[in-house]
Amino acid sequence: MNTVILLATFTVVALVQAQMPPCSSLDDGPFLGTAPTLTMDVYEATQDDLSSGQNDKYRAELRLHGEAGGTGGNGIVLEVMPNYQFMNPEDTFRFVANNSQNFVELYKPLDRDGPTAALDDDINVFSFTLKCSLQSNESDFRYYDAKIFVHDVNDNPPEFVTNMTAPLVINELTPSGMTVLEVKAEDRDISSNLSYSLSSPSGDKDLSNHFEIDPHTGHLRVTTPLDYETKTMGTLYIYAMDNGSPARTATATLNVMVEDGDDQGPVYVYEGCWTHDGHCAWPKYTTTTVLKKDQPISVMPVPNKVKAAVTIKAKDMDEAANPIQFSIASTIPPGSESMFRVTTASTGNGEYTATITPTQSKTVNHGFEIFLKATEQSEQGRFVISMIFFEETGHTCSTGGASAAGNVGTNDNMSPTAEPEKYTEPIVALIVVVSILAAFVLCLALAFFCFVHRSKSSSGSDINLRHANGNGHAAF
Ligand SMILES: *[C@@H]1O[C@H](CO)[C@@H](O)[C@H](O)[C@H]1NC(C)=O
Ligand SMILES: *[C@@H]1O[C@H](CO)[C@@H](O)[C@H](O)[C@H]1NC(C)=O
Ligand SMILES: *[C@@H]1O[C@H](CO)[C@@H](O)[C@H](O)[C@H]1NC(C)=O
Ligand SMILES: *[C@@H]1O[C@H](CO)[C@@H](O)[C@H](O)[C@H]1NC(C)=O
Ligand SMILES: [Ca+2]
Ligand SMILES: [Ca+2]
Ligand SMILES: [Ca+2]
Ligand SMILES: [Ca+2]
Repeated sequence: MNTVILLATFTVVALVQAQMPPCSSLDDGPFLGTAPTLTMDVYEATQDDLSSGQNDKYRAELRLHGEAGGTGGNGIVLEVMPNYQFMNPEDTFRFVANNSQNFVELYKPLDRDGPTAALDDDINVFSFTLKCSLQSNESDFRYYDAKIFVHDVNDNPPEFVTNMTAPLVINELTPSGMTVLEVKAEDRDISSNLSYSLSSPSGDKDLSNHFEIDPHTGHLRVTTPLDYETKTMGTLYIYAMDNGSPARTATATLNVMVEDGDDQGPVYVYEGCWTHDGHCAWPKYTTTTVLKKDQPISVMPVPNKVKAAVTIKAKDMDEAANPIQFSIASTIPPGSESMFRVTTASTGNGEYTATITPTQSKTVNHGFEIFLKATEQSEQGRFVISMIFFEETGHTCSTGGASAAGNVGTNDNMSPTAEPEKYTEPIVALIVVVSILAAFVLCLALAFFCFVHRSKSSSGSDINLRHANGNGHAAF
């Protein structure tokens, strides 16, 4: 019974199959043009893809009755009519049949994307007229509007359009937020919504922290100001990533050169100075109290590592340096600025020297000071001040800058005799030690005398003692 039903079913199916003539469509396809439409979908493929054996992606069913290339009564002949656009589908596709199914099959590599990112060289669809005729009767044929849609594979990484071979030169004064480069990349694939990002080699992290790139527009911006004095060059890696799956990324190496801007002021320059951040801090010089008219004063640096007189020198710390001009900011006591003439000269290597010349012969007080100002000749007019401390000849060991103000004489006429003699620290220490020793010895001597006086209790002792005091030696 079962066998009978099965047999009957098979017969019915066979009959229906047989009733549908070869070249008729398996589906009631839509009529988009003059003929029924057949649509097929394949993916683009490289030769490697085709050799990989994943045939499903590279062939699509051609849903017609009959057997393409078959020689029996069911055999059909498929022909591409020459009204195709751009490319002959037969250059890359062929018709095959297997188990009473017909296929179009990609048998040669097909690049959907074309050689550029532009859309006009893309191949998204093969449109052509397909003629299907009976193997047994060539006069019995029909036409179809055939479309083979070519789907994209993300087989191209983005490519930078922006030429980043030349270094990007940025002035250190470039304000935050300013766009310094518009990076653009393209992608030949259909999925070309690119996103941009950046990083830098581990050694240049401090550089990349100064930049950001807009992920959508590719605008490279400065986020925090650069500093030429800290870093003059470095490397950024710029990335463009497509939104394919898996995503592909292009990397560009962008060299950045930071250009010097005027953001530094002058510094005094001399060997052995107290430094801060590698530059002379608290610049200070000493000179003698004796001024000779029209004879430039000779200065010693503090600390005096070189053990010699030096030239007062200053320079602008910017590489693009401004000239320096020296002047006397003030004196202590105040009001003596006109006692000196200050001239500035260039050494030619970016340094400037100051020459201070008394306009009259005179001896100033120990502790007299000049505050010498070195000003860069720019709009900003940045300056730095050094101190020139006047001390009496012979006192080579100067007091420190901080205590210098305390030693200043209040006498405005600068009398050389008004100032009491000053002692240097080692001499003061010696005096203190000697005084303590002397006091100790005196106490011992007094105790001894008292002891002798009481034990003898004679009148002669009084005379002796009085006599000794008169000599002035008894104290020792
Ligand atoms: C024909 O189809 C069968 C199964 O449907 C499959 O195993 C075979 O590989 C196919 N032959 C070709 C040449 O594709
Ligand atoms: C071949 O097909 C044509 C068109 O359908 C038909 O007129 C003709 O009779 C057929 N010839 C044979 C031998 O069947
Ligand atoms: C990029 O610029 C450099 C010089 O700036 C030039 O030598 C090179 O040919 C350019 N590359 C391209 C692809 O335009
Ligand atoms: C591109 O991708 C971004 C996210 O990465 C998304 O916000 C945007 O809508 C996308 N644009 C298009 C045209 O797909
Ligand atoms: Ca891509
Ligand atoms: Ca592609
Ligand atoms: Ca600078
Ligand atoms: Ca400067």
